[in-house]
Amino acid sequence: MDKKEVLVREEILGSNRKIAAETRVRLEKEGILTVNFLSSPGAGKTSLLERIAEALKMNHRMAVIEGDIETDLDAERIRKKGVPAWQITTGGACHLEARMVARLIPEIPPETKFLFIENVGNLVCPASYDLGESLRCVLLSLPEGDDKPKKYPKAFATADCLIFTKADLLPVVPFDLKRAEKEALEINPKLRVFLTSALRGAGIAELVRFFIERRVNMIQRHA
Ligand SMILES: Nc1nc2c(ncn2[C@@H]2O[C@H](COP(=O)(O)OP(=O)(O)O)[C@@H](O)[C@H]2O)c(=O)[nH]1
Ligand SMILES: [Mg+2]
Repeated sequence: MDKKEVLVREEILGSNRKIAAETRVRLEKEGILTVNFLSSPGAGKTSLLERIAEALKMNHRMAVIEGDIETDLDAERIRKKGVPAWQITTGGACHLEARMVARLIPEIPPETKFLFIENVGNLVCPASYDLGESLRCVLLSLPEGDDKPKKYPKAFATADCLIFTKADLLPVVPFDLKRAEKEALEINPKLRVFLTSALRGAGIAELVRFFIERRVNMIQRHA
Protein backbone atom coordinates (compact mmCIF):
# COMPACT_ATOMS: atom_id res chain seq x y z
CA MET A 1 0.00 0.00 0.00
CA ASP A 2 1.34 3.46 -0.83
CA LYS A 3 0.94 6.42 1.51
CA LYS A 4 -2.25 7.67 -0.17
CA GLU A 5 -3.91 4.25 0.12
CA VAL A 6 -2.99 4.11 3.80
CA LEU A 7 -4.54 7.55 4.38
CA VAL A 8 -7.77 6.60 2.58
CA ARG A 9 -8.03 3.39 4.60
CA GLU A 10 -7.49 5.27 7.87
CA GLU A 11 -10.16 7.78 6.88
CA ILE A 12 -12.68 5.00 6.12
CA LEU A 13 -11.94 3.25 9.41
CA GLY A 14 -12.12 6.56 11.30
CA SER A 15 -15.52 7.41 9.87
CA ASN A 16 -16.70 3.84 10.56
CA ARG A 17 -15.57 4.12 14.20
CA LYS A 18 -17.49 7.37 14.67
CA ILE A 19 -20.75 5.96 13.27
CA ALA A 20 -20.26 2.78 15.35
CA ALA A 21 -19.77 4.77 18.56
CA GLU A 22 -22.99 6.72 17.91
CA THR A 23 -24.88 3.52 17.11
CA ARG A 24 -23.69 1.85 20.32
CA VAL A 25 -24.87 4.70 22.54
CA ARG A 26 -28.20 4.91 20.73
CA LEU A 27 -28.98 1.20 20.89
CA GLU A 28 -27.75 0.74 24.45
CA LYS A 29 -29.87 3.67 25.66
CA GLU A 30 -32.87 2.01 24.05
CA GLY A 31 -32.10 -1.13 26.05
CA ILE A 32 -30.92 -3.13 23.05
CA LEU A 33 -27.90 -5.39 23.46
CA THR A 34 -26.28 -5.77 20.05
CA VAL A 35 -24.18 -8.84 19.36
CA ASN A 36 -21.90 -9.14 16.31
CA PHE A 37 -21.18 -12.73 15.17
CA LEU A 38 -17.92 -13.31 13.30
CA SER A 39 -16.82 -16.60 11.79
CA SER A 40 -15.72 -18.46 8.69
CA PRO A 41 -18.46 -19.39 6.22
CA GLY A 42 -20.35 -22.42 7.45
CA ALA A 43 -19.19 -22.27 11.09
CA GLY A 44 -22.85 -22.31 12.12
CA LYS A 45 -23.80 -18.67 12.74
CA THR A 46 -27.31 -18.91 11.28
CA SER A 47 -27.96 -22.28 12.94
CA LEU A 48 -26.93 -20.84 16.30
CA LEU A 49 -29.18 -17.81 15.76
CA GLU A 50 -32.09 -20.14 15.00
CA ARG A 51 -31.48 -21.87 18.34
CA ILE A 52 -31.10 -18.55 20.18
CA ALA A 53 -34.40 -17.41 18.63
CA GLU A 54 -36.13 -20.50 20.00
CA ALA A 55 -34.62 -19.94 23.45
CA LEU A 56 -35.29 -16.18 23.67
CA LYS A 57 -38.65 -16.00 21.96
CA MET A 58 -40.70 -16.72 25.04
CA ASN A 59 -39.52 -13.74 27.06
CA HIS A 60 -37.27 -11.48 25.02
CA ARG A 61 -37.82 -9.87 21.68
CA MET A 62 -34.92 -10.09 19.28
CA ALA A 63 -34.10 -8.98 15.76
CA VAL A 64 -31.39 -10.03 13.32
CA ILE A 65 -29.32 -8.29 10.67
CA GLU A 66 -27.85 -10.72 8.18
CA GLY A 67 -24.77 -9.89 6.15
CA ASP A 68 -23.85 -11.88 3.08
CA ILE A 69 -22.18 -11.25 -0.24
CA GLU A 70 -25.27 -12.51 -2.10
CA THR A 71 -28.78 -13.89 -1.37
CA ASP A 72 -31.28 -13.38 1.43
CA LEU A 73 -31.39 -17.05 2.36
CA ASP A 74 -30.23 -16.49 5.95
CA ALA A 75 -32.75 -13.71 6.66
CA GLU A 76 -35.45 -16.06 5.37
CA ARG A 77 -34.28 -18.79 7.77
CA ILE A 78 -34.50 -16.37 10.71
CA ARG A 79 -37.94 -15.01 9.68
CA LYS A 80 -39.23 -18.57 9.72
CA LYS A 81 -38.53 -18.49 13.47
CA GLY A 82 -40.90 -15.52 13.80
CA VAL A 83 -38.04 -13.05 14.28
CA PRO A 84 -37.71 -9.82 12.27
CA ALA A 85 -34.64 -10.02 10.03
CA TRP A 86 -33.04 -7.77 7.44
CA GLN A 87 -30.59 -8.96 4.85
CA ILE A 88 -27.70 -6.77 3.79
CA THR A 89 -26.03 -8.02 0.62
CA THR A 90 -22.61 -6.48 0.20
CA GLY A 91 -22.22 -7.42 -3.48
CA GLY A 92 -18.67 -8.63 -2.95
CA ALA A 93 -17.45 -6.73 0.11
CA CYS A 94 -16.07 -9.08 2.75
CA HIS A 95 -17.51 -7.33 5.83
CA LEU A 96 -20.38 -5.19 7.09
CA GLU A 97 -19.82 -1.53 7.97
CA ALA A 98 -21.32 0.59 10.74
CA ARG A 99 -23.31 2.80 8.35
CA MET A 100 -25.15 -0.28 6.97
CA VAL A 101 -26.31 -1.16 10.47
CA ALA A 102 -27.09 2.46 11.44
CA ARG A 103 -29.43 2.79 8.47
CA LEU A 104 -31.60 -0.06 9.80
CA ILE A 105 -32.04 1.29 13.34
CA PRO A 106 -35.37 3.07 12.59
CA GLU A 107 -36.83 -0.27 11.47
CA ILE A 108 -36.13 -2.12 14.71
CA PRO A 109 -39.49 -2.84 16.41
CA PRO A 110 -40.13 -1.27 19.82
CA GLU A 111 -39.38 -3.46 22.84
CA THR A 112 -36.57 -5.26 21.02
CA LYS A 113 -34.06 -6.39 23.62
CA PHE A 114 -31.43 -8.12 21.51
CA LEU A 115 -30.09 -7.30 18.06
CA PHE A 116 -27.90 -9.98 16.55
CA ILE A 117 -25.73 -9.23 13.55
CA GLU A 118 -24.43 -12.09 11.43
CA ASN A 119 -21.37 -10.68 9.70
CA VAL A 120 -20.10 -11.78 6.29
CA GLY A 121 -18.39 -15.15 6.72
CA ASN A 122 -14.63 -14.86 7.11
CA LEU A 123 -12.25 -14.31 9.99
CA VAL A 124 -10.32 -11.44 8.41
CA CYS A 125 -11.98 -8.15 7.40
CA PRO A 126 -14.99 -8.17 9.80
CA ALA A 127 -12.48 -7.97 12.68
CA SER A 128 -11.47 -4.42 11.63
CA TYR A 129 -14.99 -2.97 11.50
CA ASP A 130 -16.79 -1.96 14.66
CA LEU A 131 -20.53 -2.05 13.86
CA GLY A 132 -21.65 -0.39 17.09
CA GLU A 133 -22.15 -3.70 18.83
CA SER A 134 -22.06 -4.10 22.61
CA LEU A 135 -20.64 -7.57 22.34
CA ARG A 136 -18.58 -9.33 19.70
CA CYS A 137 -18.56 -13.12 19.48
CA VAL A 138 -16.23 -15.14 17.33
CA LEU A 139 -17.46 -18.62 16.39
CA LEU A 140 -15.08 -21.46 15.69
CA SER A 141 -16.52 -24.76 14.51
CA LEU A 142 -14.60 -27.91 15.33
CA PRO A 143 -14.11 -29.06 11.70
CA GLU A 144 -12.17 -25.84 10.96
CA GLY A 145 -9.25 -26.94 13.10
CA ASP A 146 -7.80 -25.96 16.46
CA ASP A 147 -5.04 -23.78 14.94
CA LYS A 148 -7.38 -20.96 13.89
CA PRO A 149 -6.95 -18.62 16.89
CA LYS A 150 -3.23 -18.36 16.16
CA LYS A 151 -3.78 -17.99 12.42
CA TYR A 152 -6.46 -15.29 12.66
CA PRO A 153 -5.53 -13.53 15.90
CA LYS A 154 -7.34 -10.25 15.26
CA ALA A 155 -10.77 -11.91 15.18
CA PHE A 156 -10.02 -13.41 18.62
CA ALA A 157 -8.26 -10.34 20.00
CA THR A 158 -11.22 -8.05 19.27
CA ALA A 159 -13.95 -10.43 20.51
CA ASP A 160 -15.61 -10.60 23.92
CA CYS A 161 -16.64 -14.20 23.60
CA LEU A 162 -15.52 -17.32 21.81
CA ILE A 163 -18.20 -19.81 20.87
CA PHE A 164 -17.02 -23.24 19.82
CA THR A 165 -19.71 -24.67 17.56
CA LYS A 166 -20.61 -28.17 16.32
CA ALA A 167 -19.54 -29.72 19.64
CA ASP A 168 -21.41 -32.86 18.57
CA LEU A 169 -18.54 -33.52 16.13
CA LEU A 170 -15.92 -33.73 18.88
CA PRO A 171 -15.82 -37.56 18.72
CA VAL A 172 -15.20 -37.58 14.97
CA VAL A 173 -12.88 -34.66 14.19
CA PRO A 174 -9.32 -34.29 15.45
CA PHE A 175 -9.84 -31.03 17.33
CA ASP A 176 -7.89 -30.31 20.51
CA LEU A 177 -10.36 -28.19 22.44
CA LYS A 178 -7.86 -27.44 25.25
CA ARG A 179 -5.24 -26.22 22.77
CA ALA A 180 -7.68 -23.98 20.89
CA GLU A 181 -9.01 -22.49 24.12
CA LYS A 182 -5.52 -21.96 25.57
CA GLU A 183 -4.22 -20.30 22.42
CA ALA A 184 -7.31 -18.09 22.13
CA LEU A 185 -6.95 -17.02 25.77
CA GLU A 186 -3.26 -16.24 25.23
CA ILE A 187 -4.36 -13.80 22.51
CA ASN A 188 -7.22 -12.43 24.60
CA PRO A 189 -7.48 -13.43 28.29
CA LYS A 190 -10.86 -11.68 28.61
CA LEU A 191 -12.67 -14.05 26.24
CA ARG A 192 -15.71 -15.80 27.68
CA VAL A 193 -15.71 -19.30 26.22
CA PHE A 194 -18.76 -21.40 25.30
CA LEU A 195 -19.11 -24.85 23.80
CA THR A 196 -22.27 -25.31 21.77
CA SER A 197 -24.02 -27.59 19.36
CA ALA A 198 -26.89 -26.06 17.41
CA LEU A 199 -27.69 -29.53 16.12
CA ARG A 200 -28.15 -31.06 19.57
CA GLY A 201 -28.97 -27.91 21.52
CA ALA A 202 -26.01 -28.23 23.87
CA GLY A 203 -24.66 -25.07 25.50
CA ILE A 204 -27.40 -22.83 24.12
CA ALA A 205 -29.10 -22.13 27.46
CA GLU A 206 -25.78 -21.09 29.01
CA LEU A 207 -25.00 -18.77 26.11
CA VAL A 208 -28.44 -17.17 26.22
CA ARG A 209 -28.09 -16.67 29.98
CA PHE A 210 -24.82 -14.85 29.35
CA PHE A 211 -26.50 -12.51 26.82
CA ILE A 212 -29.35 -11.79 29.25
CA GLU A 213 -26.84 -11.03 32.04
CA ARG A 214 -24.83 -8.73 29.80
CA ARG A 215 -27.99 -6.84 28.89
CA VAL A 216 -28.86 -6.35 32.56
CA ASN A 217 -25.33 -4.99 33.18
CA MET A 218 -25.66 -2.70 30.18
CA ILE A 219 -28.96 -1.26 31.45
CA GLN A 220 -27.48 -0.70 34.91
CA ARG A 221 -24.52 1.11 33.35
CA HIS A 222 -26.86 3.49 31.53
CA ALA A 223 -29.23 4.06 34.48
N1 LIG B 1 -22.85 -31.23 13.06
C1 LIG B 1 -23.28 -29.97 13.16
N2 LIG B 1 -23.52 -29.27 12.05
C2 LIG B 1 -23.94 -28.00 12.18
C3 LIG B 1 -24.14 -27.38 13.45
N3 LIG B 1 -24.52 -26.11 13.26
C4 LIG B 1 -24.60 -25.93 11.93
N4 LIG B 1 -24.25 -27.06 11.26
C5 LIG B 1 -24.22 -27.26 9.81
O1 LIG B 1 -23.16 -26.46 9.27
C6 LIG B 1 -23.56 -25.92 8.01
C7 LIG B 1 -23.45 -24.41 8.02
O2 LIG B 1 -24.33 -23.87 8.98
P1 LIG B 1 -24.83 -22.36 8.93
O3 LIG B 1 -25.58 -22.12 10.18
O4 LIG B 1 -25.50 -22.07 7.65
O5 LIG B 1 -23.41 -21.59 8.99
P2 LIG B 1 -23.04 -20.05 8.70
O6 LIG B 1 -22.57 -19.99 7.29
O7 LIG B 1 -21.95 -19.72 9.67
O8 LIG B 1 -24.28 -19.25 8.95
C8 LIG B 1 -24.99 -26.41 7.76
O9 LIG B 1 -24.93 -27.55 6.93
C9 LIG B 1 -25.47 -26.76 9.15
O10 LIG B 1 -26.47 -27.75 9.15
C10 LIG B 1 -23.91 -28.17 14.62
O11 LIG B 1 -24.04 -27.76 15.77
N5 LIG B 1 -23.45 -29.46 14.41
MG1 LIG C 1 -25.25 -17.87 7.72
